[in-house]
Amino acid sequence: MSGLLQGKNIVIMGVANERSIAWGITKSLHNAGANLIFTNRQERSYNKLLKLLEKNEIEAKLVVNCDVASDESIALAFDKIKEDVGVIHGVVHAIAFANRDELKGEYADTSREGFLLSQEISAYSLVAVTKAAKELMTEGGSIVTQTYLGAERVIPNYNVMGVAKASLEASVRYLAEDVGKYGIRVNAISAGPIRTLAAKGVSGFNEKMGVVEEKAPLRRNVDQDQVGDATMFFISDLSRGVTGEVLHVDSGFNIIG
Ligand code: NDP
Ligand code: N5H
Repeated sequence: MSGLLQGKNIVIMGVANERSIAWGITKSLHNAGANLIFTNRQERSYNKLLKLLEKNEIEAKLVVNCDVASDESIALAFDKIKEDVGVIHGVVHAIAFANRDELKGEYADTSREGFLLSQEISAYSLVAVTKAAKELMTEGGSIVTQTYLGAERVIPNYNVMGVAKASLEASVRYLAEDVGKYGIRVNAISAGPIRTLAAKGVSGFNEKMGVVEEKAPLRRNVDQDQVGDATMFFISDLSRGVTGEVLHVDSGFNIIG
């Protein structure tokens, strides 16, 4: 796949550490020849990213802070990207957040504040980022986000995040319609459970991995590299006929009744 993304400037949002889905994506896009720009929120993620880039001999075009909870932060980040890089061809959105204590028990107990927070960080952020990114996508582009089966079905403990992902997936479709006329595509990957920092300590995670091994057609879990390669497909022209789509990278688990 080397060369497919040669000369393409791609923004990756959401590398927290080596286990991040966004890091698997980084490796796939780098192998395809892309120039990479990174955004992160916390200083801890920034420091981890710099070490990972050095260790893997990947040279970032730019690393810029971006807290998607703030319109000002998003504007500053994309202004900086415009200034330093100019045109971009893709954005990888791999960001979500919900209060840990609302990722267990009954969804009916979700607080107003917790509901709005998960929607803001996990779904609205794609809208705000698309609005900022499309201004820099003057040669067309591709935007890819990360979702989970809990958007489509009731999955114990996913609760408020399932509703946020449903909103994210609907946003993928509405955004795809908006920006299609500018030659920009918007798609989502729906990954099976992967052990990452965000997944750490959430109730029922281990059981979910076990059920995939037992029931998914491929009888194994997926990993960050598989999501990385599928994201590479969406970022590249190989998927030029696809937009508004949710692609399951889950060993086929979602087809089993
Ligand atoms: P990680 O913990 O590695 O990544 C989560 C990222 O979200 C972090 O980099 C974090 O940045 C970022 N983030 C949270 N809040 C904000 C904010 N306000 N502004 C900017 N960035 C923010 O976990 P994953 O790789 O698992 O998660 C990536 C995506 O994949 C999420 O959308 C998740 O829902 C989705 N997904 C995960 C699955 C899994 O099993 N792991 C399955 C299906 C989908 P920082 O660390 O700097 O705060
Ligand atoms: C059915 C499941 C298991 C239960 C639900 C898990 C949901 C996880 C998603 C969110 C993103 C987790 C989250 O926000 C955790 C935070 O409250 C606490 N963690 C942090 O603050 C860390 C340090 C930072 C890096 O995290 C974030 N988000 O910034 C779903 C699983 C089988 C699959 C899964 C884990 C899906 C998913 O969407 O991530």
